[in-house]
Amino acid sequence: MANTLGIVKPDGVRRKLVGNIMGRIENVGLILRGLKVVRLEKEEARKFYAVHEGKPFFNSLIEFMTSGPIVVMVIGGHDSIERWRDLMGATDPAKARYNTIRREFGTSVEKNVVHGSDSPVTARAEVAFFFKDDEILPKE
Ligand code: DAT
Ligand code: MG
Repeated sequence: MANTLGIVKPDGVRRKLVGNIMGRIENVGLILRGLKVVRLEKEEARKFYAVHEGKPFFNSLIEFMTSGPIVVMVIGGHDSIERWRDLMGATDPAKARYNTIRREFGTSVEKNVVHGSDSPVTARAEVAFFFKDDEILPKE
């Protein structure tokens, strides 16, 4: 029952997709345990995406992720990591399955609307990046 981190990226917030995305999370029985709207500083974004430092798309990704507010979510429930990534779809919207968030709303590999942690280790670290323990609803 581990929690995972979800982000609605600046393109999703700008295009008013937050409600739609949260609806999808609730509709499959995942649980919102934490929620906030934040605007990342460049340094914070570089730290969050440190694993991608040095890649050709890194600077552009940082520019994009700091271009406007984002919504960060702690998502819980059984298999939350995998199920949230299933809702998101593949990184490249053109290759994502139908009915996924990225397929429906993504406009490029970079502007792909949402983020999701990819393993229990990264989920733990990414949730802690944005949320203190007392900002997360405990499991029932
Ligand atoms: P994911 O977000 O599906 O976990 P990732 O961790 O490989 O994908 O990459 C993180 C983000 O970086 C991704 O959501 C968008 C951007 N990105 C990845 N590969 C890219 C590429 N080839 N060109 C542009 N942006 C890319
Ligand atoms: Mg990733």
